[in-house]
Amino acid sequence: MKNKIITIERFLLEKQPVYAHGELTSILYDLALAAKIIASQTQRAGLLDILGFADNVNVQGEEQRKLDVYADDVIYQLNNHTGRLCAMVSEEREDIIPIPMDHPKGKYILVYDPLDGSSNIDTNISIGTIFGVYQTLNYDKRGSLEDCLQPGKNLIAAGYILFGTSTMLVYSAGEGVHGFTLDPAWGEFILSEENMRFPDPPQFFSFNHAITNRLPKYMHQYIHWLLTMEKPKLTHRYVGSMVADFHRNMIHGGVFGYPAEATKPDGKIRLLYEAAPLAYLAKQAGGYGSDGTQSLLEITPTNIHQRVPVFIGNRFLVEKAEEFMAMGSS
Ligand code: AFP
Repeated sequence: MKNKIITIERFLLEKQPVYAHGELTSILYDLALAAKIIASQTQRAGLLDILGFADNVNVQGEEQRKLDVYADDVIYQLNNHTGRLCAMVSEEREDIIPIPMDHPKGKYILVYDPLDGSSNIDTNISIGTIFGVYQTLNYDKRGSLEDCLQPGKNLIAAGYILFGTSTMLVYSAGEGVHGFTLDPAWGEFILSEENMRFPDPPQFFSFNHAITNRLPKYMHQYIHWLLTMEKPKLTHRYVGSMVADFHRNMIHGGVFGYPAEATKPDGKIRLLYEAAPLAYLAKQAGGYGSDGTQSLLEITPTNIHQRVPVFIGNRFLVEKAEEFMAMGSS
């Protein structure tokens, strides 16, 4: 074997800050297990007749695919009885998820989007799970709504699992961003990217051009700036799964944007379990996430499913969006 092989277990035990040992480390193990279980289903999606719409519509009014429901359930079942969490929030569930009274409670809150980009499932395009971990504000009580409505700057860990050409778990517990690739033969996540950083110069920008006509003038100006920049010259790439767009841009450099539209003043992306965890990772990787006026990490959600405009990636590309927005609204 050419290189040193480091499993996620060994990495978490040896390389993480002291405060990330113990319970938080165990939560990350549980998410790694969830990743393997969900990956085994996503890889067989076309075979298992698991595709197609489930019978219900989620709280966002979007039709849930069966794999969303499955992924949501796997994460819930693996985490509801461990004594590490005091509440969870999922994109697929309307209210905060309490820990059942017959199980012990812990001090952490897990927020997650079980399958981001799920409208891509039936076309075999990358999808992913996004997660964030907060600490409870009140150790004596079981988790409350207040515990869940924390700004991203309070996150103590965040990450995503990408189901693409391979399955990757990428996370940070406050000391850099690290990526692990699942070896399907061994059933182990192996360290494949240590200390991921947005490279400079960046290569890509990722916007849905189909909504451009509905965007304000300053957004047209910003997109024109991205399109016509000479140094570096950027190429447009857009998957339609934010987690996949984010991952590509963190590897090659770039910016992902989902701005506000006149009819959707808060944009499309959810703050608590999509934008904030990715903004936390971006910061750890030397990048930046903004709603166009301020850091996404500074925004305190007022409801768990709140949406927010998003610009995330290399810092100077995101700050330029803020500049255009400031000029447009002055
Ligand atoms: P789904 O999980 O419903 O597919 O939504 C994913 C998402 O919120 C985000 O991951 C994508 O970047 C964005 O939607 C794509 O939306 P458009 O199709 O409007 O570009």
